[in-house]
Amino acid sequence: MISLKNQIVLITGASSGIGNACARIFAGAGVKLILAARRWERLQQLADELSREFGVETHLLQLDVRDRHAVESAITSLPPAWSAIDILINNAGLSRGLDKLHEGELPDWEEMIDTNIKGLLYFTRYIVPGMVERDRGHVINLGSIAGHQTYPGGNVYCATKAAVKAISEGLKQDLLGTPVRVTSVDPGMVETEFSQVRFHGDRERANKVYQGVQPLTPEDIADVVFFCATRSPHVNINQVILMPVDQASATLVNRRQ
Ligand code: NDP
Ligand code: 8X3
Repeated sequence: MISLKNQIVLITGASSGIGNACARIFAGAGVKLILAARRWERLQQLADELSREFGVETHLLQLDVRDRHAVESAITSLPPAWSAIDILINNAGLSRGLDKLHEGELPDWEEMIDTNIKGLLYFTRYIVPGMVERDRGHVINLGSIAGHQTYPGGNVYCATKAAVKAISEGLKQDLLGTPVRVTSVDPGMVETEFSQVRFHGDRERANKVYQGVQPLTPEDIADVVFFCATRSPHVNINQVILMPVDQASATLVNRRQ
C-alpha cells in the first residue's frame, strides 16, 4: 500500500453518500482535500468535521458540475498550493425517475446526462492535462452496475453509466504511455440519498428500495476506492463491480420479507 500523505484529492459530490464517505477515508490518510458539490453548508460542515477529527486541510468548491464554465473557472483558478491534483474522484451523479422510456420526463433525462456524463467529462478535461504534465495522477470514476446491465425503467440512467464505462475505458487507452491511472468503481445497491433523489424526494418510495435487503454502505464503496488509490504505482485496477450479498444482478435481489 502506498502512502497518500499530502497528496491532493478532488472529490465531486462530496456533500452526501459515497463522496462524503470517500472524503472521510482519504482524510484519514493525511491527504489535502478539494471537495465539490452544490450544497455549501454540507461541504462546510464536512470540512469542519474533517479538520477537527484529522487536522486535514480542505478547499471547497461550491458548483454545479453541469456548468462547464464554472468547472473550468474553479479548476483554473485554484491557488497554487491546490492546483497539482493527484487523484480525481468523479463521483457526483444522480438518477431521476424510473419511467418507461417512451413516457419519460425530458428534464430528468437532461439532468442525468448533463450531470453523470458531461459533468464527469468537464472535470476530467480540465484536470487530466496537469496530471499528464506532472507524470502522476489517478482518475477514479463512479460507474454502476447500471452501466453493465439495463433494467426496466433504468433506460437513460443506465445509458449514462454505460457512457461512464466507455469514458473510463477510452481514457485508459488514451493515457497509455503515461503513468496516469484510470479506475471505474461500479457498485450495485448502496443506501444513500440516491433513491430519494431518483424519486424526487418521495422518502416512502425510496425506503422501499432497501426494504428486506442489506444494501452496501457508502463506506463499503469508499473502502474500495481507497484500495484502488493505494496500490503500487505500476498497478491499475481498471474496474471493480461490487454488490451486496443480497444482490446477484441489477434486477435480482433477495428480500427477506
Ligand atoms: P447521493 O445522492 O447521496 O450523492 C450524490 C452527490 O452528487 C451529492 O453530493 C450531490 O451534491 C452530488 N451532485 C449531484 N448533482 C450534482 C451537480 N449537478 N453538481 C454538483 N454535485 C452534484 O448519491 P450517491 O452517493 O449514492 O451517488 C454517488 C455516485 O454513485 C453517483 O454517481 C451514483 O450514480 C453512483 N452510484 C450510486 C449507487 C447507489 O445505489 N447509491 C450505485 C452505483 C453508483 P449536491 O446535491 O450538494 O450538489
Ligand atoms: C445505482 C444502482 O441499480 O439503482 O447506480 O441503478 S441502480
